[in-house]
Amino acid sequence: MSSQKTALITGVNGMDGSHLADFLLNKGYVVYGMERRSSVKNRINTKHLESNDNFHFVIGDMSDSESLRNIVYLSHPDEVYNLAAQSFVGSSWAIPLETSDTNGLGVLRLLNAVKQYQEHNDKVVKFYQASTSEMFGLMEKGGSSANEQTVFLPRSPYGIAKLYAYWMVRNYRESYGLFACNGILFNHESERRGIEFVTRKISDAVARIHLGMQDKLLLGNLEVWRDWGYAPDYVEGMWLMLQQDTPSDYVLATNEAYSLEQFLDCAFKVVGLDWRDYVEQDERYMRPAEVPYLRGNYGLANDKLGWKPKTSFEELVEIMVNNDINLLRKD
Ligand code: G4F
Repeated sequence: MSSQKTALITGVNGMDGSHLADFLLNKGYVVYGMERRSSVKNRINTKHLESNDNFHFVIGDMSDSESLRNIVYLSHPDEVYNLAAQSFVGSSWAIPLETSDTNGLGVLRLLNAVKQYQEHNDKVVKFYQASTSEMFGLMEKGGSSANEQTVFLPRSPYGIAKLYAYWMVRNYRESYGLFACNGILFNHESERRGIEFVTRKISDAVARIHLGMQDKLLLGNLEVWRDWGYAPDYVEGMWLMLQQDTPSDYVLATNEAYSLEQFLDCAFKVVGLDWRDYVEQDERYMRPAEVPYLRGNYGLANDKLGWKPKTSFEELVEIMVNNDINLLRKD
């Protein structure tokens, strides 16, 4: 029998999905990447995988249990990484039912598919769930950073749906012995981030302003702080969780919080500008309930997995701004 491992990644076209696919292919895995059916393909982050013989796109949907079961049985995975989600917190008030279905019930559907497959095959399938710091919600600014024991106080339909999934993963681990882990990841960004997220919105705007294509940037609440890391560092943490002998839940973070104003300052400085000359606040980007402050303690991941973030805040901002300048220049 071949020792080559197989992984199934849901949400493969997203930022994390595409970085994880690259990471696993580099490790010699065969990778199945689940994407939704769409008349217009969304493969900006995964175009380069189309010609890789070890990579296969498969069509499925978190709302369709039949498709999830078929994909698990087709791919015979050793590891399943559930990264599919309605991932934009801001939209979760506009589409709370879809968010709850995809981010909450969808995870239960996938867990059931994996459990059933395991029961019919003599094989352990390890399961990773993309949990999130958004579940912590209301944290005290400047207080202790959140760890695996910190109370959850979610503030959005997104965070609440993710919390349901988090508990389902724990329940399937405790009830059925599934090797299932929650990675509680704090904000992590990269040049592949969707344009609606604030870091990419800023890096894109800075690049456009620098090239004379835009003259201002409209943002929502500037009084927010986040623990921002670099996504490629975090996908390694996901993989490490599934290489352990026993499953557990882990926080991945940098343990450093920066304000949105600090992000702006750093991003505009890359092109020698002052953000105050370009940024305006706009009510349309405010949320009905805000998570003002997030900071995570990755001590357990460091002790048990040997994981720590490798990329600094300043490096992250520079990577994103320079990438957007290069992309616009190419266009
Ligand atoms: O970039 P954001 O949209 O990320 P958010 O809401 O923190 O969610 C991200 O991190 C979570 C982990 O904590 C993930 F679970 C989730 O999937 C996603 O990856 O917004 C960051 C902050 C918010 O407080 C928001 O109100 O920036 C504030 N903000 C201010 N102006 C803005 C804007 N956010 C966006 N997207 N656009 C603005 O114009």
